[in-house]
Amino acid sequence: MASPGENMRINADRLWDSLMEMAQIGPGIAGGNNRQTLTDEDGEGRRLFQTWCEEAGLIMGVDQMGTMFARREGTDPEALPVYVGSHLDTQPTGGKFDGVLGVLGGLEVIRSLNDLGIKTKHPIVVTNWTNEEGARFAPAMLASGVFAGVHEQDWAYARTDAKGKVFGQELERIGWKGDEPVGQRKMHAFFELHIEQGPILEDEDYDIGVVTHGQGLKWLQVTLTGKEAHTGSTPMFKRRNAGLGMARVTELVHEVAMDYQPDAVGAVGHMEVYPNSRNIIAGRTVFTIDIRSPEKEVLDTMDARIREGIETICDALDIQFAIEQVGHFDPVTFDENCVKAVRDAAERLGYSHRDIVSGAGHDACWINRVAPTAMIFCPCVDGLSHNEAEEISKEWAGAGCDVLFHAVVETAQIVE
Ligand code: HGY
Ligand code: MN
Ligand code: MN
Repeated sequence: MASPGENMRINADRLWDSLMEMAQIGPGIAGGNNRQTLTDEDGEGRRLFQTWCEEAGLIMGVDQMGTMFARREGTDPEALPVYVGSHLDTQPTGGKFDGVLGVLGGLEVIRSLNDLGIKTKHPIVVTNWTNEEGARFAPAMLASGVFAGVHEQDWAYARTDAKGKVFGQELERIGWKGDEPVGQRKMHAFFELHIEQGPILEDEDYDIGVVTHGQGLKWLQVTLTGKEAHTGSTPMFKRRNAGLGMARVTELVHEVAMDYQPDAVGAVGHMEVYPNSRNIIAGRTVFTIDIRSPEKEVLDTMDARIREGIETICDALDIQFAIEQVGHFDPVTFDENCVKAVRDAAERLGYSHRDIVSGAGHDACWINRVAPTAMIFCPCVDGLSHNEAEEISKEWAGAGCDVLFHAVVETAQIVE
């Protein structure tokens, strides 16, 4: 099988220009993006991506979860396609590159194949997975989870956001509910280029992260119920303070995660207080615990300890609790042949690289269940992500996309 020559590269300027143009859609308030899933801004970003795909000669398919599949034909129409992509939706205070680099990097692979007049045996399909972030509609990686058979489609359609909007209705409203049944596409392989969203590659001065594993994740949504009362006239011993309960559980999550260093992590990022009035003791709080570890046993132990701790805290404060697991996947091991294709590509291209475990969840973590899958990381400045100040260099983007190009083209097999 012909390997792409090491001088075969993508057009880093064109990739960067497309990233900057997409970043104009759904701007944030501090230089990043707020293009949350199934908003009008998401719809606008999808339309721009579709236009670019059509200009590159791709045929667009959309499934019933709104995931977009843009196909470049191969010489063997029977051969299973190589898929390449990520997500265009962002956090409410997101960056310009999380997810977007992987979708537009996949498009750049196509554009470069067109420029070079290269044909491949396997078709190549560029993919935009709906609702990777899970910020508006939990859980994260929702559409790829339905595709991989982890979530039922009707359950996904019924998910609601903080304003009570319903996923399935919002998908119809923005006009991106496709006809194609979800999950019927068979893949030869799936590759996802993504920013690291952590500090390792930049700190250790590597161009490329060869992602061998993804850490496991659990999202536990907790509701604490106490009693609203006057903050001035209610004696301390008579209070049933759900706000205090949330504070103690937040501290507990941090302490449990610190017991399993250096890899485990834990935090509470989503918090709602009711009635959220300055002089009313919080009668109810709703918040989401996010715990992660590369080791399944540690993740399960942290889960058990936190549940136990919540019961103890609530007993002491005379408040009720309810816990709903709203997100979960066990640690992931990516396909060794696909990982090797990534590592060999970085080597061939002369980019410094190291194996790395993904701290963040990605669509690739679910797709790994149904197809040989691997990921490529590029560094990001200060390891910062899920922050509008998220930044990468054009060189990092170009190197990551060059490696994606070689791994995809080698797997799709160049036809001389
Ligand atoms: O939560 C995650 O890890 C991903 O960024 N959605
Ligand atoms: Mn992402
Ligand atoms: Mn993200």
